[in-house]
Amino acid sequence: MKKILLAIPALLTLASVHAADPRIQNVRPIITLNAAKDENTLTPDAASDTMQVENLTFGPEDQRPFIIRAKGLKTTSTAGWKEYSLTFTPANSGYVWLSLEGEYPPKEDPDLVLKVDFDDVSVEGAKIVNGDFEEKSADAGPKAWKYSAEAIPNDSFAGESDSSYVTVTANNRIGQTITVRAGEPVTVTFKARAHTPPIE
Ligand SMILES: [Ca+2]
Repeated sequence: MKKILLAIPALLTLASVHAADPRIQNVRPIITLNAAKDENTLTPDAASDTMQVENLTFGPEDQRPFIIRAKGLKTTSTAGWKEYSLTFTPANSGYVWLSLEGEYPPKEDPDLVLKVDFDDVSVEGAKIVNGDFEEKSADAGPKAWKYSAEAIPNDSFAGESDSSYVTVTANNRIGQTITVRAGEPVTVTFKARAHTPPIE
């Protein structure tokens, strides 16, 4: 009897893997721009019609003016890549850390992992290196970018395009430093989609 009872949770786990949670197929890409190290004030331009662009609304209050968090409208894997853009203006010349991220899971389901694919990141008003992720570094990761954790394999979801892209989550981000000039607006444009393949 004990054996049967133990087998039930295992079966439930299997079932939940196969029946994909619709929330993982409906995700929001996040971009963080961080100039806290140099205390460089970043002013968001709220005019984007694809992203909500604002200074950080959580964390230490004295750092918030130096950090922008931009959250995209939802994207899916079924509709293919969706284009996003946002603009901000730095007060001073210097370095800004640009980070591509996924959403945090909902409070009621902290184990849910929301994976987002990013590709074709381009920047106007500053320089970005390898924004299309096609150039590889010696360890086979994308050149010029730095993961906060392990790289999620590119081939786990081939999708429509055979070109290289990156997959990120809330805790497994990828970023690089861009150089900005005082008072010169910077526009970041990119493509994103949900990483999870559509339900068959
Ligand atoms: Ca690419």
